[in-house]
Amino acid sequence: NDTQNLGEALEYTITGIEPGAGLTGLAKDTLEAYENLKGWELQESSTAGMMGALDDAIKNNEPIIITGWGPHWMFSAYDLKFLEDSKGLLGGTEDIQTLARKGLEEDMPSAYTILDRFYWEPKDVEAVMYEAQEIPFEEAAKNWVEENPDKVKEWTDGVEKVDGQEIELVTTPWDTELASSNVMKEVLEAHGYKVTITPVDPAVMFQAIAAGEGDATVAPWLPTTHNAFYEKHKDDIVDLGENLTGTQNGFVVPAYMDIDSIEDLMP
Ligand code: PBE
Repeated sequence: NDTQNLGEALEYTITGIEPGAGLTGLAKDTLEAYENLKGWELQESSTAGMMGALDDAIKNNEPIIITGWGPHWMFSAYDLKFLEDSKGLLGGTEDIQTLARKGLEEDMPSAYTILDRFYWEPKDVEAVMYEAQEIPFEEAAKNWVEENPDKVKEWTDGVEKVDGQEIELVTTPWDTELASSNVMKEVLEAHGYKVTITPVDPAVMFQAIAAGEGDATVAPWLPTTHNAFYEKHKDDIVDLGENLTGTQNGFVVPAYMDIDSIEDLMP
């Protein structure tokens, strides 16, 4: 039947991303939790590798299943669809959250206030990500800050400047998070901070904030994608709430493929 043909054409492989990504764990759990998906495997690689495989498949009009997410420029570059996930294991709509180390409020009250107020929308982060395909994230973030003074003012109104205090923002290495971290860097630098951005795996990011080795992060996806890390460290971190709402993970396929749900992969 068709599903069998599809499975064979894909060698029962879902094209995935980095082993340390929250999404990689969710995708593996999903393949185990749906009955009759036993033969399917997740092939871990890198985000760049996955995007390359997607591009090749689309150029050749071939099938492919990837672990995708939004906001992401893949949805403006290609005509794609999420496969329905009736068990909701890849997560529904999520938030991106801001977390700080304990003591940050006392040590760096101005930065803490700005990070606490930081909130923007998918269209904002998309604008930075889009530009950053052509220019460095740092410049794309600068441009966004220049073009959005009202939003920046909401985060910074009345906040006192400091004189060269150093602050380390820990992040994951994906585009959404590089965009938000660079915008925060730009805004904090305008308030006198010296900002370092350190991109690491999600596990290391949570570990660093909990241990007080990094000062804050604007990168965690919750309540699902990074839930295991959050649960492990929640007593040792300060939760400043969401900075963006409306993210989505899932199995993603080109729109020309004749399947709509994860169940459609079953023989
Ligand atoms: N992502 C993008 C990350 C979080 C941001 C979905 C690839 C992850 O799975 O950890």
